[in-house]
Amino acid sequence: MATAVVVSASVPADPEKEKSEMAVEKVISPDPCIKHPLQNRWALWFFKNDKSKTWQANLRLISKFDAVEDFWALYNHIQLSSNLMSGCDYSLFKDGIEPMWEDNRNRRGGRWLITLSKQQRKSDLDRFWLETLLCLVGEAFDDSSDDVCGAVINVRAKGDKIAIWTTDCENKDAITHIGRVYKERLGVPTKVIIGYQSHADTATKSSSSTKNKFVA
Ligand code: MGP
Repeated sequence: MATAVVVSASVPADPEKEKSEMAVEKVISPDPCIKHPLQNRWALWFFKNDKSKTWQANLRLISKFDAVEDFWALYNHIQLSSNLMSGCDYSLFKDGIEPMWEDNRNRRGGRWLITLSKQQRKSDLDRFWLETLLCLVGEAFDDSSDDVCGAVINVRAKGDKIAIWTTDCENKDAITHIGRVYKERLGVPTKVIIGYQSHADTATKSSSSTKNKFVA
């Protein structure tokens, strides 16, 4: 353990006072080796659209982390979403949950969907995604954070999307709380409505016609 060392060349005028000052320094000296733990371990995934492969085969795990310092190390190491090619995704999910509808924790779930205009790629995409990541790793939704599975960003020529996925599309209280807090954290104006859709509906309908189960 690292402790502060006081070096004095002269004979102390008051040895008792000197001793107590040394004791204080020992107590407040921080240990530089301890990282700040997160409540959950998270996995970051990358999707690259290679049409010769299946959807699942295009999904790759990048890395896992469970400390604040490791989150920033990873975030600072990878490309900003706005620099990715169209067709790419990042997904951040709790360790043990795969970023797909088929996972047991997603099967009955759904997503709060933020759809962005083409202009918003420049003004909002990267800051919305960083804020989304911070909501997840910081467990921003109180008790409802347990319902969060992860988040996905889709970089698309037709308009980018960001979503928070939750585990149970019937869990109205948790979903509405998450939606309210999420909208506030992103700074989405009150008059702009965001929608929550079940994965079952998304998977069976074309995206333009998926109905909202909840709105915020
Ligand atoms: P997408 O990548 O979520 O959105 O889904 P995109 O590209 O904007 O397309 P749109 O349909 O929303 O306009 C594109 C396609 O990828 C889907 O139609 C599925 O074929 C496939 N896909 C997406 N997800 C999230 C999954 C998944 O979880 N499981 C499987 N099996 N396929 C998926």
